[in-house]
Amino acid sequence: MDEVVISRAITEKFMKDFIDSMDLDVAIAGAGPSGLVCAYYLAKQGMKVAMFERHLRVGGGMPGGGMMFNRIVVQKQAKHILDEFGISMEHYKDDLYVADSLETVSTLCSGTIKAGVKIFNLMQVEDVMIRKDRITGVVLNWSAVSWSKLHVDPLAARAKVVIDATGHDTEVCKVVERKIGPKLKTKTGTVIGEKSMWAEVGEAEIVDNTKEVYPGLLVCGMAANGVFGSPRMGAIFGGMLISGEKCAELAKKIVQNQ
Ligand code: 48F
Repeated sequence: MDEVVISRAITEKFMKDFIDSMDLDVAIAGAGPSGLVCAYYLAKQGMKVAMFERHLRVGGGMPGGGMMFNRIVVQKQAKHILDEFGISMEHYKDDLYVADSLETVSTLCSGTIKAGVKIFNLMQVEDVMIRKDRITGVVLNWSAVSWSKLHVDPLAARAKVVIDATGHDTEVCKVVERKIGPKLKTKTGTVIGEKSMWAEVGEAEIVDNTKEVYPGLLVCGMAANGVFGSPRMGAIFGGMLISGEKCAELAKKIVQNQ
């Protein structure tokens, strides 16, 4: 066993996948639950997808459940998505089911990678590329660069569609707004910002908010409610999952029409 062979195996395989991911159908910023579901459905339909996740681990806000009680609630309308992945859940009451947040995240992640998605963790989207009033890719850097406040220039990946699945922070949309002014397809042209917790309304509005917010840029999950000014909803995840599923459909149509 040669340590250098092990080192070469890791770096060669990683670099091959990273170079291959510089030309994509869809680039997704953020590997929380909505982004993972979106990536999975896109890859299942033959799209070339990569996800860039700032943190060491994927799953965003899901592993922590509600206030660190690591269970999540999912409505019946989203049960087919958990079933698709083979995630266990227990019926609780009315149309509500409870699942283990760790099983859910790990199974979503595994299913997404097995479907063909490349996930790059510890890498963040710090900017976008814009050509002729259209988002054409993402600008990437190691998360450690910003954490350590270093000045290191980024690299870029081209994509036919970019998806902001960065959750409450709506980071990609904020960058676009900062760079080109109030031109998003919201009432104000800007990121409106999420409202206080109201599960029923937040869950109802998230699917409608899942759409193209600027040519070539879609929003999904909590980022959709953040951009369009809808409420947050706490540890109920049906809307996140359905938003990911819908975003995949929309992104696929845009890719196919290019
Ligand atoms: O926040 P997050 O889980 O977003 P989501 O998929 O799900 C929201 C729920 O977890 C929860 C909720 C339930 O009702 O409201 O909050 O919409 O995952 C977002 C991921 O994006 C990463 C971040 O680390 C997290 O894992 N992220 C944020 N900004 C960037 C990023 C960035 N600029 N580049 C890469 N990753």
